[in-house]
Amino acid sequence: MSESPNQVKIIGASLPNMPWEEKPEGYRGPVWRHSANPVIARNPVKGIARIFNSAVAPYEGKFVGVFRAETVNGRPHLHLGWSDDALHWQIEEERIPFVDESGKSYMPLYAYDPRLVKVEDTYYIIWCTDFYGASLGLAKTKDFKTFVRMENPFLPFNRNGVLFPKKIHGNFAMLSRPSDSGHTPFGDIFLSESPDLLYWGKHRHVMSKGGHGWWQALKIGGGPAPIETTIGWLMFYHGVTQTCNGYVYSMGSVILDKDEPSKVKYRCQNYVLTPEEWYEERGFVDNVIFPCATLHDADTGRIAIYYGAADTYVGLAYTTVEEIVAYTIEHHETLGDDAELGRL
Ligand code: BMA
Repeated sequence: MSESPNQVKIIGASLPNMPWEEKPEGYRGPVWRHSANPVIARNPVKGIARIFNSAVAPYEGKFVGVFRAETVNGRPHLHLGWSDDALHWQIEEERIPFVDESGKSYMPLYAYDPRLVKVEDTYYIIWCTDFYGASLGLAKTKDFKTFVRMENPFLPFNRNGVLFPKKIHGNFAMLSRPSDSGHTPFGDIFLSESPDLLYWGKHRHVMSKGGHGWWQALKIGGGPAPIETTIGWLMFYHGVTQTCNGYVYSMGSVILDKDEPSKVKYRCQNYVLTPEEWYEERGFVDNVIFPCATLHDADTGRIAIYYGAADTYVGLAYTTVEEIVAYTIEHHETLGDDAELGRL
């Protein structure tokens, strides 16, 4: 395994048809925006006012997405979408039709902030659902036609459930952010394991809010599924700070240990993307960047990050594995006992 950021590689599949733009000349940050952002604008589909905080994945040569759709009565639900280029999306007007194991309709009362992760031959959707309070919902599909809801993995209150794309120690591994019922004013990232997606345990603390980076002083939460690289699991996440005008959500990056991902190897004390453009600074909720998915190509090291902007739009940003890993190591800060197993 190489520790040099110049030689770091993504471990995974080729994705030559993913969206890509080179870094604009003179741009300083490690993550740069797609030039035609936002990729999904307001009122995109009949009955849907805003789409944001959504997840995409490659599927049979094209792209599929699970979108957080704020309907015109203000409630969020999950809708499927399709795209040939991962930029122009056809979003379905009907909600994803979840059923239980017996095939009976089993629809969530509301659903938001989905992640879409393929583990082995199955795609899993994890979202924030109502389970006598905000908690995590979980469903599986192999064909994007039948969506079977499984047992809710955790007790309330919890949000930001993110499955690893690969089993670890032979178990499924899920990040989560235990929380409370409202606009949670605290929160660290934890990891839990399960042999069958039914029974969860071996809970570990992964990383804390705070440190020198004030942008993540209030709370943090997992983002897209971690990306396997030769240096460890590369993960983007959101960090929140509190101002006199409310919360500000930015994106950070961290590299977790490959075999014990509850151990942080390198964690960037700077944000890697923060609200600066009109579609991030102004919307239903101002000043929000909320990453939920990536597309990446193991051959070139290119990464495209899909993020919700101002709880109103879908934004897209780019980086490369070499660039983000080098930046993360350069600005690394050890925080509390993040580097430990997190078992106390
Ligand atoms: C969080 C979640 C996100 C949202 C963010 C900013 O608590 O509800 O869906 O993007 O707040 O409003």
